[in-house]
Amino acid sequence: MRILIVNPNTTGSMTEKIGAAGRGAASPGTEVVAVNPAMGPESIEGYYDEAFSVPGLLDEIRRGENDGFDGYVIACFDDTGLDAARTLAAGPVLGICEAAMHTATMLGGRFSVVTTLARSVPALEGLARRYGVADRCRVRASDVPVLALEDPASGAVRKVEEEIARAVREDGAECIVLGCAGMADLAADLTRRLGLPVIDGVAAATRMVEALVGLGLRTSKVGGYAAPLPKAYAGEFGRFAPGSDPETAGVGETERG
Ligand code: 5HY
Repeated sequence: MRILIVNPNTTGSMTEKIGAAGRGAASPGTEVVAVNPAMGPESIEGYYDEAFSVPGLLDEIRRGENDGFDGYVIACFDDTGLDAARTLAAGPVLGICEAAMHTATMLGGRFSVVTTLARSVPALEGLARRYGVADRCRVRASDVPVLALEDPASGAVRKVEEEIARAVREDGAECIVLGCAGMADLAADLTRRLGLPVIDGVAAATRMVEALVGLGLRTSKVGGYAAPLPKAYAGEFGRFAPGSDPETAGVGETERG
C-alpha cells in the first residue's frame, strides 16, 4: 500500500524528518511518501498560519488522489484541514493530534501534550474536546518556536524535555504526547530515558492509516465527508474549484519515500 504524509507547512527539513518517522513506523511493503506544499507558511503557529496552510494541503491531497495513494496523514498537530481533506480522499485520512491523543488513552489514564508556543494551546485544547479526551488531557507549551526544532543549537530539545518533566511532576501524566510534527524524532529516545510512553503522532497516525487500509476501510461518503459539489470559485481560488485539475496548481516539494 502507499501512504502520503503531508506536512502543511513549507519547511522541507521538517518534511524529511516527518517522512523518516513515518517510514520508521510503517510495515515492510508499505510505501511512505512525505510532501509539503510549495506555497503557504514556513511554520504553523496559531490560527492565521493554519488558515493559509489549508489550500496547499488540499492541493497535495488532490494530487495524492490522482497518484493513487491509499491513505493520508496530515502532519501538523493542529490537524489542519482534516475535515476538508476527508471530503477529497477515498481512503482514510488521519491527523497526528487525533491519532496521538487516542493512542495515549489506550496506554494510560491521564496524559499531557507538550507543544511549542502558548498561542497554539487553545486550538489543541479544542481538539481534545472534539476527540472526547479533554477530561484526561492537559496541554502545555514549551515556549519553543516551531522552526527552533530544526536548529540543534537552539536549545529547543532541552526546553521540550524540561516541560515534559514538569508535566510528569505536576500533571501526573502517565503518557506524554509530542505536540508538534517537528518533534517526531524525539519520541523513541525520550520514551527510553523517561520510562513512560512519549508518543509521536506521525508514527501513530501512519501505523493507524496502515491498519485501516489493511482492514479495507475508507472514509465514509454518505455524510459530511461527501465529495465537494462542482461549482465556480471566483478570483485566485478558481483553480481550487471542485473538479479542477490539481496539476495546474503549481509544484509541491516532494521527498520520495
Ligand atoms: C506542527 N505547527 O505540528 C504545528 C505545531 C504547532 O508547523 N507543525 C507546525 O506549534 O502548532
